Formats: sequence, structure tokens, C-alpha cells
Amino acid sequence: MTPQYLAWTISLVLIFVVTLSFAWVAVKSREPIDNGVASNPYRLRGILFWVLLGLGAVITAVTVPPPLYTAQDRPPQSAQEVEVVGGMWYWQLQPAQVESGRPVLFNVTSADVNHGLGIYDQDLRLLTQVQAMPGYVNKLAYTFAQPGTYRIMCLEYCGLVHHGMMSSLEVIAAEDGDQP
Ligand SMILES: [Cu+2]
Repeated sequence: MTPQYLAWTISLVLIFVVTLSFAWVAVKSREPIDNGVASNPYRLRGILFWVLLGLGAVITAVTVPPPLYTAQDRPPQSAQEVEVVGGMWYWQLQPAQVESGRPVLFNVTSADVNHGLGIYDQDLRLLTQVQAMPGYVNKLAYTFAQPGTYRIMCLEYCGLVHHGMMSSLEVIAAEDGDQP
């Protein structure tokens, strides 16, 4: 048998097999489908929906951060309190020194117009903030992890010298024995 003849024979056999399989599919495609899936084609989709919904709920519950804002009616107990008054154009902090590692509760108000109390670290990253509003005392709780000098700046445009409304807060290391 020459190689050409062998190739020709193999090709014929393969063509026959392919033709048969096409014919089989063509005949089969006319039969009604009964494989269990077709009776409820959306079953898998329904299961997938609930699995993803449950997964999303779990991921949300595990990864959602604690609320950023202090509950005004439930301020932290045994916090160091700082009375803050904003005015055009100054900040008044009483006292202006707190300890690190313990919550600080800022009671923030304004003597005139709306201001924004923004507390920044040494690299000028905003750590926390709250509005200073005339006639209201907004409570802001924050715990300083590190001692240092923290910057206070106004976050609400309040007039000509808004940019000059800067102050600072000294955070010192807690003395031994003071820690709960
Ligand atoms: Cu301002």
C-alpha cells in the first residue's frame, strides 16, 4: 500500500465518521429533550443568586468598618473631654493637651458661623472631623494612638481668614498606671 493510498483511505474513513456524527446529531435534534435541566432551565441561576447573596452579606458583615461618627447620645464613658469653640478666626481648645491611648471626647461648637473642626496628624493626613455649629454642641470621639503635635484646621469656608484658622493639640504619652 502506497503512502498516498493509505492517506486516502484514512481520510475516507474520517470523512465517513464525521458524516455519521453530523447525521446522528441531525436526527437526534428532532427528538424532544428530556434531561431534567430543560424542565427548569433557571434552577441553577436561582441557586447561584442565593449563594452570591449570602456570600455578599457575609463579606459585608465581616469587612464593614465601625461607624465613623460618634453616636451623639452615647458618647464614650471615661473619656478625656476637650471643649472646642470655633470662631472667626480662631480655635479655642480647653484643655489643649490630652493623653494618647485613651478616648478623647471633643465637645465642639461655634461662636459665630459654621466652621469645620479637622484634626490632622504630623503628615497632614486628616484623622477625623466634625462641624462646629453655632447653637449646637457636636460630640466627636477619637483615640490618639501616638503622642505628638496634631494640627487643627478649619474645613468649612467661613470668611476672609478661613485659611488662618489653625491651631494644634498636644498629645502626650499616658503615664504608667493611668491605663485601665
Ligand atoms: Cu473656616
